[in-house]
Amino acid sequence: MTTNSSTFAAGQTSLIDPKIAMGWMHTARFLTTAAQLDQLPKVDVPEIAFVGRSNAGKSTSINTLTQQKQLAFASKKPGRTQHINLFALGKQGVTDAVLADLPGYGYAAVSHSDKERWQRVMLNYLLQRESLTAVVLLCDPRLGLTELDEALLHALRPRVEKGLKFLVLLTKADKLTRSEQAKILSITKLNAAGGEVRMFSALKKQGVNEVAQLLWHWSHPEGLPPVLEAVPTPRTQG
Ligand SMILES: Nc1nc2c(ncn2[C@@H]2O[C@H](COP(=O)(O)OP(=O)(O)O)[C@@H](O)[C@H]2O)c(=O)[nH]1
Ligand SMILES: [Mg+2]
Repeated sequence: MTTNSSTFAAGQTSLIDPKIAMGWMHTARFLTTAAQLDQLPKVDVPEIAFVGRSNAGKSTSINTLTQQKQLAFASKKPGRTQHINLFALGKQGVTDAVLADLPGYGYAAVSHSDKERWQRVMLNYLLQRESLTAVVLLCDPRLGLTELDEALLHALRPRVEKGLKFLVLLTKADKLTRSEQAKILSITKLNAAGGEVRMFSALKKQGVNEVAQLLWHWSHPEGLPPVLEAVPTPRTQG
């Protein structure tokens, strides 16, 4: 009777079926947008933030992971979207996680005061958002982790020590050879102590299932309900 739940309590080793994880990602729908932390609604489910330099491939990755062409707006003018956008995940009416799309940073053609304002908004969000349980840092592997990425990881460290999960997602993998990918992967793993690192290509659909599975597990630490895990043989009655 308790076998399934105790298996999960003991720490499930097998990964969720990628079809289930991808189906879950596909349920993403726009929830709300806000210019700063205190305008965001309180959320009582795990929230996963996507952050990264402008042009790192954040919008494209969100659209690829959710299998929706326009969910996150891939702007031709980087630095234009300065809002935090929230997307709900899970079946309609039973939201079980939220994705937060944060504006890209590091875009040169933004005024100094705008940059400062944005850094403040982002730091406030990353340090104070209660529902935040995981951060996906998108990084163009041809640039590697830049100073701003390092500063962000540094700011997050106290929360990571308290259990915040993080993933460095190396985007646009299709622009690198296999051996270049292997090299940057191992270098980034050294620099992202404590976090996960994955290669990703929206163009070639590389790493998509794996990231969906990881985000699913992060949002469902208890695993699948036993009823879905082990469908009992129906008993004929009478
Ligand atoms: N080759 C390639 N280009 C990509 C990939 N992902 C994004 N891009 C391109 O990188 C640019 C920036 O992407 P975007 O998603 O708008 O970046 P954002 O500013 O981080 O949201 C766009 O021209 C995308 O088409 C990828 O996986 N492969
Ligand atoms: Mg974008």
